[in-house]
Amino acid sequence: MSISRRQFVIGSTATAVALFNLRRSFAQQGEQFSNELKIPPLLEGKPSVNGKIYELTMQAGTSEFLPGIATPTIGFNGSYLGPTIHGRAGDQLILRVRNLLSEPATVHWHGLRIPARFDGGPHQLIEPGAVWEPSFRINQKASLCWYHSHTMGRTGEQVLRGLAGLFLIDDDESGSVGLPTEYGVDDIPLVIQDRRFQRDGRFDYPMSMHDTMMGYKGDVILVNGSVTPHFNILRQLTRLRVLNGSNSRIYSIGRDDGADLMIVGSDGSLLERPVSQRQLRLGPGERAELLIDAKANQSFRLMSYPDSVHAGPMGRGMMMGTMSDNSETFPLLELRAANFETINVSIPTKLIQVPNWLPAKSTLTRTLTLDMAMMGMGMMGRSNLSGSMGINGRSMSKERIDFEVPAGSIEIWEIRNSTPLPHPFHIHGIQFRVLDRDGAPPLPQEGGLKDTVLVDSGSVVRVITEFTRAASAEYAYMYHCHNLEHEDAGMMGQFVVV
Ligand SMILES: [Cu+2]
Repeated sequence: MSISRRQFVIGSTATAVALFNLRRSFAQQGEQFSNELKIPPLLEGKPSVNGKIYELTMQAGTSEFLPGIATPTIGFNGSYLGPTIHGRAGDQLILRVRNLLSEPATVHWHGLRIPARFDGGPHQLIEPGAVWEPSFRINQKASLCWYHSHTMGRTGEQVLRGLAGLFLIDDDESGSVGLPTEYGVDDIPLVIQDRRFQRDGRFDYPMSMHDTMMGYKGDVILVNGSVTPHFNILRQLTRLRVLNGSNSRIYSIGRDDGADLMIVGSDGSLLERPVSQRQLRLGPGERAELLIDAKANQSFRLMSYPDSVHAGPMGRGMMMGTMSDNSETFPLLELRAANFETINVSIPTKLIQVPNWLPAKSTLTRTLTLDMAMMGMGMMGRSNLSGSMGINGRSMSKERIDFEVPAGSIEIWEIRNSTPLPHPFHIHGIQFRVLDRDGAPPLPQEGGLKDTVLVDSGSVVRVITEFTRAASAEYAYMYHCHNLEHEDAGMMGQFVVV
């Protein structure tokens, strides 16, 4: 495709320049891996009579991602991202969240089955200088959850600048299956993000129409805030806990040495048994746990491969020749095994029992159709796409409760995507099972509990769950696209459980 054609299609010369930089910087990253992977500190609660107290402070600072260049960032208890919160099933937690930023923000506990008034959605705004102190009991399976900004209309920008962290939950069942559990040693978190930088080092978040519509895509990969780093594997068996913490990029993760990935967990639980496959497709907000069985002195890379399945005919036509279609191959992380003695380690063949709900017990099938009303040629003249995306024909409004779910009921949610792009669909306050994709069984990697699911262009995905937590109109639960630019443009709704 010629430059002029490309400019016509994406409607911006600036974007064409960015695309050129993207190719160059991906190539440069592939040659380096000189940065050692940062591991976010583990945050254990301080015991008190009312529960374990976790102190989180949202603060501004600078981070050095690129050598010698200071990037203004925000984070929790530090300048970028936050500590990994650690709790156990049954724990009573008190999260003391202090906002030292000069702007209001919210903190959503993504994946936690907690009452809506503690959920941290757009209604629970923490003003500058204020403290928000939700308190709840952990009542769910061992899992890799996370927390991030959920400020109305500003989620994409605040997460991009650094307001995100991991939330690790343990329980006895997962502790007994023989997976590595030593955090930072053989149990390694990987928060994968993509970013663009301006010349002065600031993150580039222009919110052009192209970014809003396609979702923000960066040209530099950060893992835990380290630019395309390496990690030194210390033990033969290593567990990787992967979060796609990007605003909108989908990764198709695989190994560059041809070996399969062994997948042991999804968003909200372990799987019932390990699954081996060549690639793992992970949308924004989704998590997966991998098990690496390394040989001594072995070195290989986790790559992201072209994502070929996500765009419908219209999406492919619009994106062809641009970076926004996830059509590149680029490295995420290099894994270098030490000179340890490899022994016959036992890989667990059975993991946990994953909760399930029978479709026959469902009292209602709710249809949710994802809309991008302004897409097509009509959008070309617009500078602002706010309110142009929605679900069931309506854009998000804090003033409107979209529906009520009876407390204790089991429902099937049928998510339909008639748009040209894939959307990662997330529901607050619950964990669900994926029932089917276009009538076919879910992907093997989706066999655990989940709270976020990729719905491809033209696809219908059905999920099932039980709604046990109460949610009043004052503090509703959200359901939304986890492409943060789409969410901020209105592809979100709210429900109560009564
Ligand atoms: Cu979306």
